[in-house]
Amino acid sequence: MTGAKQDFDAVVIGAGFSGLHMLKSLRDRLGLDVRVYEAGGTVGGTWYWNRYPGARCDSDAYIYCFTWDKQLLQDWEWSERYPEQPEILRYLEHVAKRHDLKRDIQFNTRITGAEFDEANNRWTLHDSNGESVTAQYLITAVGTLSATNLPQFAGLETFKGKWYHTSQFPHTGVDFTGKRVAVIGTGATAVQAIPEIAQQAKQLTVFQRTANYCVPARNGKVDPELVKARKADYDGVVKRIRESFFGQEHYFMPKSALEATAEEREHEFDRMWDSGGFAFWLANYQDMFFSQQANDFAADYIKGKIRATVKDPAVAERLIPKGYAYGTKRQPLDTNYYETFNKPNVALVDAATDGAIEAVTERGIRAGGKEYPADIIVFATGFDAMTGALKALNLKGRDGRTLDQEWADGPRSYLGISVAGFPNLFTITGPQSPSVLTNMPVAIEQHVEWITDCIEALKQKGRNRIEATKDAQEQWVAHVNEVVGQTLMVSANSWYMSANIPGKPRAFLPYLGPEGVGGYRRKCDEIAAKGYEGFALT
Ligand code: N01
Repeated sequence: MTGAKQDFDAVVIGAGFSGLHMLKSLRDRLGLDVRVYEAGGTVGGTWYWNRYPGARCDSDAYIYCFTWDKQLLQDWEWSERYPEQPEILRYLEHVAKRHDLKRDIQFNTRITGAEFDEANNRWTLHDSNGESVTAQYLITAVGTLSATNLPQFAGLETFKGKWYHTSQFPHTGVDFTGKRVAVIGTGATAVQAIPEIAQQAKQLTVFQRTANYCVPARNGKVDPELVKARKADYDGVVKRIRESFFGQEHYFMPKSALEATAEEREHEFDRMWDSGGFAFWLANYQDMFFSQQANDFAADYIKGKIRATVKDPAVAERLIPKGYAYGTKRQPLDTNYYETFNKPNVALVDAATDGAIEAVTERGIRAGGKEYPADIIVFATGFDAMTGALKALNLKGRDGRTLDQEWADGPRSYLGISVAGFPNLFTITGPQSPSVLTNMPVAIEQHVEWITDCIEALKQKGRNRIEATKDAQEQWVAHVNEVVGQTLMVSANSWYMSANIPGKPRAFLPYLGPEGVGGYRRKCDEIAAKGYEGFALT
């Protein structure tokens, strides 16, 4: 869709879960004139780009979807507990069609810059086709994990084989049959991809920088009786996940791991392990993220599972995480991940024991002075999380200040939804909001609803400009850091802590509120009820 129109009430950047819902809400609820820009060829965002083998969602599908379309909640049938990427993309295409969203989306178009016009209280946006439009409100729906992190290994340009990053995988797929494949990384993406690639490849070499704590996904068909019961109680499900800590039906046990006997702990850990998914991570003992001792119990349990699964004890030892607390990096869900290292065609190269990657060569990868031949290299090296995609928009706020300048020491936002100095800008699941610590659609819907209410309130009050105050922002940043500072999360070199990108200032990116996304929702609603406390309305 293109058109000559140049001035909009709102521009939304991105057509994934966030952008689709934002468009629906502003256009069909408020009647605004909205345009969405999307760099991809169709809707989907994350689910458009991440097409690597094994890509599937890690949250249970019955809650990894839009909850505002009640009929669709009843009608849509997910094929399994954690559907694969093509199925989620089909779902988003269906939503776009059902609500006639594509007519307001311009695809294959990247926003390359935007500046705020103080005199008119409007944003002027520039796109990759060399065109410009203006909008009163600018809403970023660019995703939290969308700016690709491709480490700058020396020699990549000399590599004679093919290489791919998981987040920009070819839409035609990649045939690994008979190939020597190297996978770099062992995060949640690699943990999904490695078992799949190992089934095809002649030889798979996995380059691990930091071993991860993986727990079983236990994917499969969902019992039809359970599906029926959930559909019958969707209002209840939705209420519970909206009010919950993590946007999921997982709740910490109201007990300290230290108060339980060894037998009780073993029993509970077995139960969580057997139920699969995020239960082990998010429904564990309540002090698991606070007490190193409590955390060690859970960590030791997983280490025992790794030793029991991986047949070669030397490989098992290298797969065992060291030096950081369990759960402080994003929990990967595994389907035969550890078992894959028992296959004769799979080798592990561990930075700590075998040597770190030194260079890509013509024929493969050199690590610890040794060359490992490869025909295909898969970079599963993640993202410049949460701030990367926002900075790449080249937004200029008041006085021409850029996000790069504002965030030179780490992100600063008010509620993760707004940045002082950037009027009429809303950042869906922006840094310092619960976002990636929750089931994403829950966090997205909360932001979309709040932004829609806010714009409606501005209209009703006859205001045309809103901006977070510096004071409110500083208090929020201090609060975000104070809350997470009480947990073990700050000790890990995770992407949550910005530690995966060389030179990125060390800062915790999301918001781990004392009451999670449910408490954060209440906080945002209180702020709105107090006439948008902490914001200046003009
Ligand atoms: O990325 P990651 P990901 N040299 O950053 C390694 C979401 N997700 O794409 O741990 C060598 O977690 C890096 O090593 P280290 C989910 O939120 C969702 O796997 O930094 N290695 C790590 O092993 C997830 O957390 C789903 O030491 C290098 C790996 O590459 C997020 O996406 C599914 C390196 C990167 O792991 C990102 O996951 C999958 C270097 N220079 C993912 N640089 C769903 O459920 C990095 N590494 C929808």
